Amino acid sequence: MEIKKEVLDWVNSVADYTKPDKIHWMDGSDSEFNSIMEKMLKDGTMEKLNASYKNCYLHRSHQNDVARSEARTFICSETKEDAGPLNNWLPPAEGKTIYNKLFVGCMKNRTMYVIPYVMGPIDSPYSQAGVQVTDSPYVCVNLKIMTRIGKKAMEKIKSGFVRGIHATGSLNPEERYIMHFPSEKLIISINSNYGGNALLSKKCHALRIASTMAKSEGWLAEHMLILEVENPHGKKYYFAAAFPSASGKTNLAMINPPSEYSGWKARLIGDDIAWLHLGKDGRLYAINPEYGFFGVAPGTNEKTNPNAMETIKKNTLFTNVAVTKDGMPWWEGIEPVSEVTDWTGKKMDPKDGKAAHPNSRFTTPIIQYPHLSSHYEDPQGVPITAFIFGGRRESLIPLVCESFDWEHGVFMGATMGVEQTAAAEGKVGEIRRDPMAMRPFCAYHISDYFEHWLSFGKKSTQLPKIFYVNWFRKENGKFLWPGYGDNFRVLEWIIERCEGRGEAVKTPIGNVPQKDAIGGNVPNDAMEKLLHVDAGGWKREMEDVERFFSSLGRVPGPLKKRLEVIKKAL
Ligand code: OXD
Ligand code: MN
Repeated sequence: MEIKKEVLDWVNSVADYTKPDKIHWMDGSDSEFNSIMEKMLKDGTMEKLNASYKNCYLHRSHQNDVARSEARTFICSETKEDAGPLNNWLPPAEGKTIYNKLFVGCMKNRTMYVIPYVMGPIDSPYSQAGVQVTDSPYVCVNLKIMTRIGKKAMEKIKSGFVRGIHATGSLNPEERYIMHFPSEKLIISINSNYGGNALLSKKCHALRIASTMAKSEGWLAEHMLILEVENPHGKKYYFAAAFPSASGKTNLAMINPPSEYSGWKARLIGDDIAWLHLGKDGRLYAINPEYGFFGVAPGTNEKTNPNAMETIKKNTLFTNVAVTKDGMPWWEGIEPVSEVTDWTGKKMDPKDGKAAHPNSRFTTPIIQYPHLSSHYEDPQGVPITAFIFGGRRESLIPLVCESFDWEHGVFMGATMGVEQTAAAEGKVGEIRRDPMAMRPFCAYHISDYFEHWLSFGKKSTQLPKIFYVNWFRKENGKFLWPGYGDNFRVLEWIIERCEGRGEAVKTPIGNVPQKDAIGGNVPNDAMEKLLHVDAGGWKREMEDVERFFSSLGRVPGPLKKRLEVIKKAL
């Protein structure tokens, strides 16, 4: 592998500071993967799973280090105003002081791995190369699955590439820092070895740093799945959909059409991140920058997500799941067993509590997915037919609602929210507004992000239509809508609307289907409730949106105007 001078100089400057024993330049080969894995099997970082899970391993993380640490994630932009009201801000100089203090000698007696990686199809003009250095072998093997690493990546590196510095450190959560310096395209992370905190290519590069690049270069970096649907005549439609965590995003990305949809196909392009560029024809084209899934394990099973279950049978890393006596990975949602070793390493009966951590994960190659779109590696990406926004809401929000126009669609995305389910982050029942599911990932002022979205309305007349869905309506504690595969019925209605067909009822908040338009095995009265627009409830919702807008300090005029229009119509 020919190492570029700009990369070498930078790596040496980091090594001068962190003082590793050795520097290992990753070529991305399987033999390299195996030898790093060998080391981790020896020191207990990894455990081999049952041979029926070929080439699969288990890792248990530190008990203080089990999820993305939003409170310890910082945007080090020039001013606090640049970072906006939804981000933690640190002045860049303060960020550098922290780096200087915490990173001196932090890799002593350890190997520093240098990982050149590419986000996106190797030949795509929209792909980006970056380099992460890390002292964590666990990060190395995860990154080999999640991104395209090694020689090809090194060849793609251009001057000004995105740089990530990660050190495992002490894992002390109080001294944990995940810092982003957008103007330098630099990410610095210490004291975590978990997921989005440590695999810097994913949330840190492909969303946060990319969001700032997208803003200045005129494209979109979004927290969206990408799904291909083909109808029985062979016509293809593409959906890009944003949902906050725990709102069914992975399941929608991996959906199977219900059995009576003969001839219809659903294929996956991405499950978490989409980069979207305007094509010459005015349509928005999406690529998936990632090469693997980092999916939540609990709840995944043959019924809810058979495609995920098939994907993870080989070459998969499991983190913080439980394991059965014969070495099978196990979590809540899989067939009950009497005894497991839980995610902390203790023997237990799953009846006595949760054996897998609720945020336990599988890291698995996307190319193992059984219904991968043939356009997954298309350098130009796929033309998006419709954007879908949604969040988990037990009441009020209808099953599906079509926006009147681009501005209204942006309003829907900007105001989307999820109910708080755990008391920890807010009061139960309170709505957390999570614009476009980007609240934790937009690295600049959220109002400028809204402005950026609105600007596309002036650049093209061929933009995707925008819809808002909610699979989670409940009555008396029971779901009104079956969800999962049945969500495909909603996609079919969306396709009809995009084709200028399909019946709809105009309401103050958008167009909803007529009650017989969706089909499926749902009683009439339930369907009526699912599609009902309750004016009183919506007025209160708009008051809450108004409070949210005021909390942001400034909001683009067209969104404020839209709020007034809806209030009046209600
Ligand atoms: C994720 C997340 O892990 O959004 O994808 O939290
Ligand atoms: Mn995500």
